[in-house]
Amino acid sequence: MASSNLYPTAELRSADARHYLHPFTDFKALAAEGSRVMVRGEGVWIEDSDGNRYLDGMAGLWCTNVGHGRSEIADAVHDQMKELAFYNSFFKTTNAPAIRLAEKLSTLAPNGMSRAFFCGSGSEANDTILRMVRYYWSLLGKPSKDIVISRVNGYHGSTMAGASLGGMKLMHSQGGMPIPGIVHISQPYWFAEGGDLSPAEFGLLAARELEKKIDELGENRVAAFIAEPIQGAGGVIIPPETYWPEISRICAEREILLIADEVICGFGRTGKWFGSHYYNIKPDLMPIAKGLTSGYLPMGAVMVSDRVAEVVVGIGEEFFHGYTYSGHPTCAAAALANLAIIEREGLVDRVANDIGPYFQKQWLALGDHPLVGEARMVGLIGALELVPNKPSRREKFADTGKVGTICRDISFKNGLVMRATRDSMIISPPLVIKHDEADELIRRATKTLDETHHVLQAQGLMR
Ligand code: PXG
Repeated sequence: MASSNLYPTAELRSADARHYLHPFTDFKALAAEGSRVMVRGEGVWIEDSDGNRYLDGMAGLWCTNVGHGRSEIADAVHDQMKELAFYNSFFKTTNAPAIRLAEKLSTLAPNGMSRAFFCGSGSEANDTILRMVRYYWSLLGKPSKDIVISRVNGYHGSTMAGASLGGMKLMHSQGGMPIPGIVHISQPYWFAEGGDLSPAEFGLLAARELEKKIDELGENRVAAFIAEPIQGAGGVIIPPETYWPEISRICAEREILLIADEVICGFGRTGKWFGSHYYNIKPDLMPIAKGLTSGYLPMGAVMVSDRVAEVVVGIGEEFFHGYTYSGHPTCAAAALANLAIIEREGLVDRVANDIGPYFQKQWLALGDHPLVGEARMVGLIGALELVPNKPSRREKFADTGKVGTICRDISFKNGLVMRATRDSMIISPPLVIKHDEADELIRRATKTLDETHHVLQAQGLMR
């Protein structure tokens, strides 16, 4: 029996408050409020210990692409654990699941990326990448090419390298980040920052900041540019159509590596295997995690293109880097079972041609709601911008984040998990969501918007 079922909720909550430091949490406030104890998941549904059921509009945390409760993955994990739960990949050893997974990923990844370096998470993948790009250039006799250009409000993880590559000011404000050698340019966030420009004009402008920054720093100092195809945690920022072609042009003309962070966009989220396929990006390096195992076990990887591999493999010396759990056989078995489900059930194609368009139509219609300034979505990743004075894009709510949190809490009460980023509401449901479940999600989202609207009117926060 699952351990959460053995103890009364009050007891769990109290122990949680005393002993468990949660990620991205005001510890004291949570201890006072008490957390929800999640106990069960099935398909797109999760249930807490009070018996409340929620439609999981965030797929766990942008990861449970095949939905909850897939016994096929549990069986694969069980079988692998009984055979060989763990062995390392150091000292000239390897294991079958990790080999098969690396081989499988090489058939799925864009740009002929034929090699995988395994790790435990997206953050670790980006740590590996920072090491690898600097190593790459130093092997080519250019050790001064060590600066990585990244974007404001990008998210690349929570370790020192991940959070530094990321452009979250609040994260940087704690713990001395960004670390040296990382600089940030603007994000292609037309809704908030596009001013009077058309999305297409703004997309070009934002992309050309990369060119300007390379010129400013000197091409001999710049190692790489890293970006998410669609910014996830930053608020599902879908770039204008002009953005990625221009970035690709700049990267092709300049001697720098292009890193597409696919931790959220990968494994079908956009209706293609990777966001890079969706935008025709040709990355040199690609961090992946989340949908790799659908979150059933923690695992990440860096996909490495032949351009980089020729140098770091070709040199014939040791790369002094790796993790205990690099190529963990049980995690790899979970990933293989997960990928088998995605393929067998045609989930990528389903997002492109069936549930994606079906869902998008209803989601985009929420843009008509008086509280919503913009509804946007690609594949099954979308956002609603909440605004105080529609149709103006300029006016924002005072005290950024307050309205988003109110709406998020109402959504939970209505049995729908949406995530709030600032004052936008985010959705990224499991790719297995059925048509009637999509309808239900939209019903609950609409109810949530209506109730939020009333609360804001009552509090005098709407114009
Ligand atoms: N890159 C991207 C694009 C991510 O979204 C990471 C790297 C780091 O992965 P790990 O596995 O180290 O967490 C992420 C993770 C949120 C939220 O609140 C998003 C993430 C993680 C935690 C919270 O939206 N993304």
